[in-house]
Amino acid sequence: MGLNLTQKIIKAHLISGEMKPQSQISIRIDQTLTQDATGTMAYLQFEALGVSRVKTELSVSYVDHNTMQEDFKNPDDHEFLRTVASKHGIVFSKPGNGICHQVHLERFGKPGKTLLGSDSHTPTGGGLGMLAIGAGGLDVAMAMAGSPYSLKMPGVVRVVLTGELPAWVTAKDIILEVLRRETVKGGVDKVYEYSGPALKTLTVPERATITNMGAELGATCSVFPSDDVTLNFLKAQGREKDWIRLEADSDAIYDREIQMDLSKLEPLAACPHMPDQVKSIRELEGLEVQQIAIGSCTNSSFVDIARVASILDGRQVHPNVSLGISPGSRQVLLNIAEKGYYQKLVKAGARILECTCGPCIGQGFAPPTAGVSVRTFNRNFEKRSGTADAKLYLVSPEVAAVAAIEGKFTDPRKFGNYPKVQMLEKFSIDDSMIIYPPADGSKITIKRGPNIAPLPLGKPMASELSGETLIVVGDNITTDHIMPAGKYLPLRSNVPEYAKHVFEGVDKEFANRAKAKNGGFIIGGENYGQGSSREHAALCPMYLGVKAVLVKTFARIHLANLVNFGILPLTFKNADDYSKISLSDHLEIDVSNLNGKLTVKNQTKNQSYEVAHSLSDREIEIIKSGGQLSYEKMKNNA
Ligand code: MIC
Ligand code: SF4
Repeated sequence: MGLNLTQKIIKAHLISGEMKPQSQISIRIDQTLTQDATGTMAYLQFEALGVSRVKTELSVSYVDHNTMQEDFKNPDDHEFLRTVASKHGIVFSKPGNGICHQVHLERFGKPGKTLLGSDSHTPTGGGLGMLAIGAGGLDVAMAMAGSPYSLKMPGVVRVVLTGELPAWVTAKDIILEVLRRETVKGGVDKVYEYSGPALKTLTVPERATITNMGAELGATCSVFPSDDVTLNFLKAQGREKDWIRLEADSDAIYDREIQMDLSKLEPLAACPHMPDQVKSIRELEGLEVQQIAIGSCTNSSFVDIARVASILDGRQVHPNVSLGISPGSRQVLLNIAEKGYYQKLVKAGARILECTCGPCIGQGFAPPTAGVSVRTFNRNFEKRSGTADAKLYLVSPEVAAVAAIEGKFTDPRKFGNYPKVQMLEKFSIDDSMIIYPPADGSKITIKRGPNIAPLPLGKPMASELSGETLIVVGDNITTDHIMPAGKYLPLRSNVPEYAKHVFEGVDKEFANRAKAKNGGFIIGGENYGQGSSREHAALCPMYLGVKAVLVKTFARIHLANLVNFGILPLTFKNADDYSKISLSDHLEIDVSNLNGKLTVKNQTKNQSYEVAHSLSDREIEIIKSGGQLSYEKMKNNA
């Protein structure tokens, strides 16, 4: 029996476990990436592990999220990251060099390699044929220290692409269509593996748009084969030596199959406030827009920006619209400038923003009150833009450019000829903002500004957990709900300060209540913790004394982060029990035997509920120790 591509890469990296769906496996990690907003914690954790030099083939530290530099906090983080990278053998991509996923695709990704990144959109690398997985910072720190990465063996969904995209229909519409069909929780513990005759029509950056937004399915990752298209991209990057051919066996077995005829697709948009609320642009026609934001790790490649420039060429941005463009990398910026596209953008009235995440994570360029913001990004969660009542729509760069001119949603197919823009055969390459570490970093002094607070450690778990219900939330709660980013992003390296804002947008009193009650429990619905990889959504609740989270189902990365920080993740055996628990109910759970039957006693209502977990023996030990770092310490002292 043949293997699919996912199984092939996993097999080549398997350290332990069996390749059966749902069983716990561990794999060797070849490359890691971090970005600054998760990276400061990841490197503090790496330091705590006491390893002098990273043990991976390649580890890269990017600065792309926190670049507003309103005061000392962001630049202090940058200095910490720069010096810690030099000391420990990590490549450093300076602020301004680009968004981690775009730069990694251009300069470092290699087909067939495993990549673990402390950012949920790390699967972008799947566009190059990598097994690229998002994880919490601590898991990435462990991988840098040479530990294998543990995960559930994913089921593999084959997505068969046939036909060809019509004019004005794009890779973004492919992934929006997958999201429409599969939903934001459809992909948990699955890999989406793309195949079929249409593959040869999709360039690597287009494939990367698709794998990037596979994160919104909740998937472990998405992957494309490495073929001649991949070779052409690597050649254009001067990296043909990194290419290998990689594809599924012809008799490979998959868990499920999705068929998609690209010629039948039309331009789509994800409507407020979830990436799976997909409608056709036809249905939205005429809706006035106030802001357009083009960029993010989803849609900021050379062709994306050059096509926008070609659409805008000789035209003007609508008087009622503000158009912001963040090229994905300095390479994209350089190449659109060299080929004359930059000028077209400026002449049309676009505002050129830095090559960073920027508006995608609420770092500037917020929409007006109740404004309609049309974005080429991957997430449209409520409040993420920085304006609480803004309405965010996710679309292709083409749809965004046409809306920028028209001032309203307009089916681009009516707009005129689809501009022909090809990927370059050879990009202008300038790696001067990538800093390589010295062979011996032992003499380097790490700079720690006042915003770099010490790392909090969890306490070993008691044999009984008791306390109050601190909050009851519904389905699809995102990590943006739990731990808002935006204006609080500069607090990422300062847990005591950041923890004051846990659940702020949902319940302003949460942090005070948690402190006053000496911790307690969180109750949630389906797909709890979807979205980002930010471990602060577990670390800060841990700091506030949260003992367990009881939900209907968890999102993958958040579940792993809860374990890493010693918070017990439990699911209701009977989903109806969820609605029986109210705020302030006093709960007790005997956890002396985590492998036995687990019952939650609601002392306030005199009820009890059966709960379960999916933890491995190792994960149980980690939780009992108070989290991964305490576990490692205990292991080392034993
Ligand atoms: C995001 O898109 O939400 C982020 C900001 O990139 C996060 C990481 C973070 O919170 O720092 C992600 O996607 O993992
Ligand atoms: Fe940055 Fe947005 Fe991509 Fe997250 S989703 S890495 S914030 S561009």
